[in-house]
Amino acid sequence: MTVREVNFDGLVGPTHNYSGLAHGNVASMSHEGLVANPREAALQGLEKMKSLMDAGYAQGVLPPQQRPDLGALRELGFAGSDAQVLARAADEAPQVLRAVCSASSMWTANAATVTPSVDAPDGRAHFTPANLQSSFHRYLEPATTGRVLASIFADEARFAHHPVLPATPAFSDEGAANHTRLAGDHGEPGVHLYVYGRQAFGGDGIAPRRYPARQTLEASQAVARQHGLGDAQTVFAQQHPEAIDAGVFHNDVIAVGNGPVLLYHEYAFRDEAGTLDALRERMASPLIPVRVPVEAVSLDDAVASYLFNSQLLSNPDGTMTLVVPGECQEREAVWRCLQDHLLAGHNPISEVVVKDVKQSMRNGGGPACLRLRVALSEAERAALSGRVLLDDALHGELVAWVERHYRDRLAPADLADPALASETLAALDELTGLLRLGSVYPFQR
Ligand code: SUG
Repeated sequence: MTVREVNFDGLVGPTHNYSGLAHGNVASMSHEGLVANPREAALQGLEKMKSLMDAGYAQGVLPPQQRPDLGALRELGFAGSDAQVLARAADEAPQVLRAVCSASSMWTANAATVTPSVDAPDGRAHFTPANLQSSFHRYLEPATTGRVLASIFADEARFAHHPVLPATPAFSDEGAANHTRLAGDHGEPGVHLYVYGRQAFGGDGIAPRRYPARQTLEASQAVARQHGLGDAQTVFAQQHPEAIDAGVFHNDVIAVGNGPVLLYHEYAFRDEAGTLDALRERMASPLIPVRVPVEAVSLDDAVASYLFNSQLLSNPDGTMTLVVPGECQEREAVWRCLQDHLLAGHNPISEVVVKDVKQSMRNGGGPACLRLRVALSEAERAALSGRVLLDDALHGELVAWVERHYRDRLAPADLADPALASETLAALDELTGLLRLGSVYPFQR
């Protein structure tokens, strides 16, 4: 059975903008008010997908969400025609309007947590959309995410879908960004590392002080339970509170793992030695930890460069490729670490590929945020519904679709423009046809 990792990247939506909505996410906070270029953002994402596909990696795509979320505005009491709803929201609650326009579903590492079939007791791949309850703009995502995942992974004999966890602080869940599966290779049984920022019930109360911890232990435990994973398959580790306070709002901003390799910063885990020991005890193949000490890369450099928000990809010859954001080239310490410590070190990482995803990076989303990893067997890949696995034809059609529908300039003040809402609906209606997804959006139902 050949199991391969498929990276499902989120297509950047037409309302991509800089509204500074994410507290604790330094890039989002510092770029508030900037004029965004949604067309460039979507094309940068598609270029990353295409180049990884050309290099032989399996690449999928997930659609953006319906924004502005007019349904959310109506639930909040704004009434009248669509144009009136938007005008009233812009006038009375501009922050709410900004939230319902966010294109944040592009960061599909937060869409869901996935357990491959090889690890699940029932032999199916399991999915739980993340509740994203930490922020209002992202709390709007899971309903559509659940429909999209159910329409692609529709074969009930192979795929199982679980309910979103209760959207309350105790079960705060941010999905795969805080989950890493480690295994000798993708087809071997894996060990699941869940990293949480705080414990809701009990615990010793040690948690970040400046910025919120978005993932709770209780949420991670519930997801593992839903997916049928036992103690021998799971490790729950607390994130270092100092890292969260420096702007590391998800574990994937400070660590990335794939196969047997765990690339991590000294400040990734509160109990570094305990976390590694727990992984080693459970893994069938030897763990290959690649540690970056704080003397080599400071927390500030890690956050500014997003070194750890890189994609670590397995190659057929056993080597690995690290896909890093362009910002890593701009920080001397980080670039030096990549060359002298990672590439020259004794580990499988043999290549560094630089990708420009600057439009996404300004909102705190690097290469790894933009993808949801799903390890699938050949039979599971063949059982996917829709047209979501990238090939040259689909890539070409998506580029043309973006060029037809997307603006090249979007400032927060433009979000009240009713034409933006109608342009977006027209684009998304065409997209569901192109991806053969059926009616996944509220306006289509
Ligand atoms: O949740 N930014 C996202 C970035 C998510 C990155 N994902 C991972 N690390 N996996 C967030 O903070 C800003 C959006 C805005 O302002 O419109 C935002 O939501």
